[in-house]
Order: sequence, then structure tokens, then C-alpha cells
Amino acid sequence: MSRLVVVSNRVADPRKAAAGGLAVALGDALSSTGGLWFGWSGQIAESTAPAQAAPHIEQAGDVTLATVDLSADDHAGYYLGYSNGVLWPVFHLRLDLARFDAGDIAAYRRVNKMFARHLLTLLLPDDIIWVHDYHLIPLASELRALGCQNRMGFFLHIPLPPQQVLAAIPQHDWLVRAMFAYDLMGFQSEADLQNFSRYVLTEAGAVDLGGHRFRAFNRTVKAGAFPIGIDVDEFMALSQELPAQAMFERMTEEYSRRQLLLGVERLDYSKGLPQRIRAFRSLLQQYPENIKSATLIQIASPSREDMGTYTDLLAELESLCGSVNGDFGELDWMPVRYMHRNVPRAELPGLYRAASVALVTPLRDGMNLVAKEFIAAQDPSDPGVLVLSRFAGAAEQLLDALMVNPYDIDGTAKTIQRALHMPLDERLARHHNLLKIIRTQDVHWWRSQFLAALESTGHQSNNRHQPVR
Ligand code: ADQ
Repeated sequence: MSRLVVVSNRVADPRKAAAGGLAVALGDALSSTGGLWFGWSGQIAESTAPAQAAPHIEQAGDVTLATVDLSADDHAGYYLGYSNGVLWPVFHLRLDLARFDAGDIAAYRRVNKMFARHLLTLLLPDDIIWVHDYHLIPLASELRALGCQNRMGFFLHIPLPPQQVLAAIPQHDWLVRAMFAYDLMGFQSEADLQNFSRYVLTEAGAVDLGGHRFRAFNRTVKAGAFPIGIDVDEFMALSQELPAQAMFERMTEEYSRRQLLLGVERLDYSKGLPQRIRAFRSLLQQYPENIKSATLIQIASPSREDMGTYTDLLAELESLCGSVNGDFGELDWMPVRYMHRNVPRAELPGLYRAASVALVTPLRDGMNLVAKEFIAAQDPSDPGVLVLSRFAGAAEQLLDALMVNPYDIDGTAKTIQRALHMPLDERLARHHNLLKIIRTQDVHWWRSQFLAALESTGHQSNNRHQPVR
């Protein structure tokens, strides 16, 4: 069996409890074949030329972790600049927030080249390489330019925007050409797959070979939708452990006379936080019976705090929460409890289980795992209700959630009202169907579907490499 090599911007030790579903699933796949996980160490090197240093190697059970440091300039240009200042906003339909700077694209190319150079020294001829996410789109083309012939697949964790939006990136043709250096391009949803197909057929002059196989630039790439899941069994087991139980008891006792609504995410403009707080205000205005009863706990963990757009969002969110509390709060009731921090992973299932309603209302999201975690954590005999944005990738699978358009503030408030007052039999039926789908299409299913599709690509025979320049 070929060895699996996973490449992602950050590397996680799959044995550590805090690693989370994705790291656990990739760790499983890596250990079953004895594998290598390669990426950035998370360290910014003090020396000006860390690119020359050999990767740090650490053994985690059967998995080898290989990491490299970045220089301060590379971190600024590759990570903050191009990855999170161009690709993240544009792929989430926020062209207004993108900053196109020639220095950043140069750093993005430089780091991908540096990754390719280091990774090549660690590769065996029949390794299968699985590259993750927008930071590393050109990695395969850089590896191919160095003569690497291995089978390579790519999975995009964030959405792919429609053709016209993608085409606004000055280097869009270069980026998409680089995607053809892979044998398989994996996306979260059918909508992303359609965007890819439309772009390559109309902008890149690709030939449609059928079965989502496309030929362009002398290469054939297969594309597919592989919705990522969670490790349902692991998450359910976590919810039975002490930290989760203690959190559940604390919350149900503290809010015994209230109905809890819950939002959990990284503080990010894609997650629709200001719109959500406005929808909650509208709920209290339109349906005053919820006053002194409905309480929104909003947890937004710090994220990319060295970027200005994120500090602006933090200020906006704090002011919105403050104004709802000021206008509606009572001496014995605070409508919104907002916390700018992480909840320990071991306690999260208890928090989810104590909530009557989860508000997962991103403006755009590749998948959204919080929605799936909320479902897994519910008491099956008295489950809470999931209110889900139609613009999350998860909406294609979680058809029994209550769907909202997060831009429609009053419409979202109306749906929250319905969620808060949903009868038990309807909650049971919806939860049953939701649990079934997240169980069938869990993270292990996702990983095996992707790897099976990658192994079935007609890699060696079809693809003679043309360097992407
Ligand atoms: P994210 O944008 O980070 O991921 P999401 O899919 O919701 O979004 O995953 C977040 C993870 O972090 C969940 O496991 C959640 O429990 C945890 N988390 C978030 N906020 C937390 C907090 N305050 N405290 C503790 N834990 C918290 C990207 C894409 C998504 C895609 C995933 C996986 O943007 O669209 O679903 O990758 O592919």
C-alpha cells in the first residue's frame, strides 16, 4: 500500500486531545499506511533565511511530522497577505476586503516553492500526496516543476466562488492553471464543484471529458464534491465525559428559567455575527414574549488578530451586543452573553447540549463543522433545533435544519421564533434525520471517499507534466 503524505499550512499532532476531528481523521489515515504530515511549524524564525534550514522532524506514533519555519517577511506576505488578505475574502465573496499587493503574491509563490523543495527531499516514489486548503494551491505545480511524478490530490476547505468573482483576482488564471497539476481537486459542496466546472470551461478553455474530468494545459484533472464530516463517535464519547457533563449541568442550572440560544465560531467576517445579533434584536422586538426568557450565548474565539478587518469586526460586535443589552436588559436578565475566547474542546459538547437552539448563520462557509457538532451533542430524547444559513456548505446535507438567509434579518428572527417554539415530535423527527446524515457521512467517510477517488484517477497515463509558469 502506498504511503500517505498530508500537506497543510499547519500540522497537528494527532495524538493530542485538543487536535479535533480533522486531525484525528487524518492521523488515522496516516497511521494506517505509516505516513508523513508536512507543513509550517507555526514559528516565525529569527534568522533571515529559515528557508535554507532542513525541516524539523518529530515522530508521533506511526506518523512523521515534518515542519519548516517561516521568516517574518514570508509570514506577512504568504499567510497574512495573500492567503488571508486575498484568497480568504475573495473565496468568501468579500471582494471589498481584498488587498491585491504584488509583494504578497511573490511571497505566496516563494513559500510554496520552498515547501515543494523541502517536501521533495522526504518523498518516496509511490507516495500519495494530499494537499489541504487555499494556502497551498500552487504546491503541486511547484513539485511537478521539480520533477515530482507522484499522484496528488487537493482539498479546498473553503468555498470556491463563482467564475466572475474568482476572475477578479489578478492572478486567477495562474491559480486555476496550478489546480491542473493535481490529479484530483476536491471541494466541499456541489455548488463549489459547479463553480469550478463553469470557470474551467469558460475561462480556461478546458474540455469536458465527462464524469467531472476536465482537460486543459495538457493535463487531466478530476473534480469532485467531498463534504467534510466530524468524528461523530469521538464527539459523542467526549460528551459523556466529565468536563462536558459538568458544563451541561452548570449551564442548565444557571439558565433553568431561560431558553438558551448558542453561537460558536472563530471571530470572522464570513460567519455573519453582526447580522445574527441584529436578528436576535429583531426577535426581541417582534416577539416580546421572549423578553426575559431567550438568552443568546455568543462565543467568538480570537482569530487573525493581526489583521485590521478583524479588529474592526470585534469593535462592531461588541457595540451591537452592548446596545441589545442596554436596550432590552433587565437587572436580572442579560439578553446577550458575548465572550471573545475559546471554549475548551472537552467542554463544548456540554454547552451545545444545554442550548435549545444553535444559530449557525454564516454569510458564506465551506462546510461548517459547528452545525454537525451541535447535532452530535444533542440529547436524542429532547434535542435542540439547528438554525442554519443556506450559504453554509452544510446546507446541502442538513436538509432538516431550519434554513435561513442571514442577510434577511427579520426573516431570520421569524425562523428563530419557530425554532424556540418547535414541538417535541417535530424536533425528534428532524434530529433523527440530521443525526443519520452526519453519521453516514462522517469524517472517516469523507477521507476514504477522497482517497478512493484519488487512487482511481488515471494519473500516470494521462498526465505528462507541463510546468505552470
Ligand atoms: P472554520 O472556519 O474554522 O473551518 P468550522 O467548520 O465551523 O469553521 O470549524 C471550526 C472548529 O473549531 C469546530 O470544530 C469548532 O468546535 C471549533 N471552534 C470554533 N470556535 C470555537 C470556540 N470559540 N471555542 C472552541 N472551539 C471552537 C474551515 C472552513 C469551514 C470548514 C472547516 C473544515 O472555514 O467551512 O467546515 O474548515 O473543512
